Amino acid sequence: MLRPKYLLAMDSPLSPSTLEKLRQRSWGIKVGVPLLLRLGVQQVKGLVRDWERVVCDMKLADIDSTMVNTVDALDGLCSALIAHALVGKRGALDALRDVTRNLNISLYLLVSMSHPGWDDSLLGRGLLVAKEVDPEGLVGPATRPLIITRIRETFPSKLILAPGVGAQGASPGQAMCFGADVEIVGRKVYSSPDPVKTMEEVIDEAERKLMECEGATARRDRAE
Ligand code: BMP
Repeated sequence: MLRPKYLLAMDSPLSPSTLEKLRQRSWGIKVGVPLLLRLGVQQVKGLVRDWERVVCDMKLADIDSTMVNTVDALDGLCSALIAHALVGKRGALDALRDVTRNLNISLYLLVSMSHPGWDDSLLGRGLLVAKEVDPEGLVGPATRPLIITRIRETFPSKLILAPGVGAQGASPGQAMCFGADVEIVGRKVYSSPDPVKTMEEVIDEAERKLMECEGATARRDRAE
């Protein structure tokens, strides 16, 4: 079995040596507004230059020209970019789709969020917009795994990323059991006294969970 895939949310800086050890254990790194405001684009670029996947989590939700301008200001930092699906396609995500395709940046659309106040009556619209825009991936909440299943049913073969593991209460591996490809973890790792050990523990726990749920699926399939 492949090791469970983790995207490290680095919302607070980590030392280059810790980051290098985490790189060897992670699927990719997510950088966003807090880190970019603290360090600036060029310093962040230096920190993550060895990472194969750098996901810029700008949570873009604006008109077309502002979003395109933001991509330009990121100056080649990102291999993928997260935007809100809810802003819609015309006059917004259509231009972002074009520019990300031209620059070979993956576009991930956020269709549901992990915090308690998010209203999932918005999910239908988010999924509809995502169908129109055709992103490379979707972001949905590890904290509500049934939503992950709905996203998976709508997009059987797209990448699904699930934030909320650790500090927000989702347990490692749960969202993957419900259809996510990659789980996102931040504070639990970067605020730990030993981030590398904590990342290893998270991945080990996810692996055990996946073995359990894949075993359960296989038993169910045999029973049908
Ligand atoms: P943490 O594991 O520290 O809770 O971090 C989760 C990360 O995922 C943060 O960077 C947050 O901005 C992001 N995120 C989230 O928590 N919920 C969402 O619905 C979407 C996100 O991108």
